[in-house]
Amino acid sequence: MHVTRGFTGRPRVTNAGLPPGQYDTGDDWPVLSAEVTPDLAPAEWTFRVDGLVERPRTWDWDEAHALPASEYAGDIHCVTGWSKFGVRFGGVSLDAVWEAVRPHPSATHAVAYSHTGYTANLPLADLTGRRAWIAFTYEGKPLDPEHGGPARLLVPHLYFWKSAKWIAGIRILDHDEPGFWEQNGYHARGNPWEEQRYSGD
Ligand SMILES: Nc1nc2c(c(=O)[nH]1)N[C@H]1C(S)=C(S)[C@@H](COP(=O)(O)O)O[C@H]1N2
Ligand SMILES: [Mo]
Repeated sequence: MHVTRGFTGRPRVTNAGLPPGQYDTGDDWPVLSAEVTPDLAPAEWTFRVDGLVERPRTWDWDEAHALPASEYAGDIHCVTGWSKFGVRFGGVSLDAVWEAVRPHPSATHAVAYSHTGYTANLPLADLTGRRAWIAFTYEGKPLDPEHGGPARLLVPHLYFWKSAKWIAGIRILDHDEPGFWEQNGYHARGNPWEEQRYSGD
């Protein structure tokens, strides 16, 4: 795969309106967790990338913060129907991670996994082009534990179940491997603009 793939320079702010079948949740930010919120201190948090990469590695909290800071300002969309407009997350772009680990040319897909065991699969292309982050802050403050703090994956152009809370790592593959919700009938990609909610949509 080629990390630069023509997406560089694409605007990050979306605010393009509501995807089909969604409603605006306003100031509310619902919590959706399949697990009990873990008690995960920044000092214990690690983020690993391995699988089909040239240089697998693990970042601890300080090492991850040494990557260039990057922000997302835009919208998020949950498959249960709510969308939230104009949110701001701070963290690091996964583009910097790909530069460090160098995915093999055969790499096509990724499985993101959490410190709790949650998983979500994604096409690797959806994690490039300044469209995916490891987020540490929300509106300038540390991310709340129930929203995935100290760190979560953020892939806001896909349904929010792809944005694994308490992110622990990403495994790079040459095939698609369904994650937690995808094994339970949800769509492999989950593009809200095409209403890819369930497999077959
Ligand atoms: N580890 C983990 N990550 C997760 C989930 C989860 O249950 N566990 N739920 C997903 C779903 S369905 C959504 S909509 C968002 C919810 O994030 P929030 O609770 O911060 O709104 O997290 C996603 N990431
Ligand atoms: Mo969701």
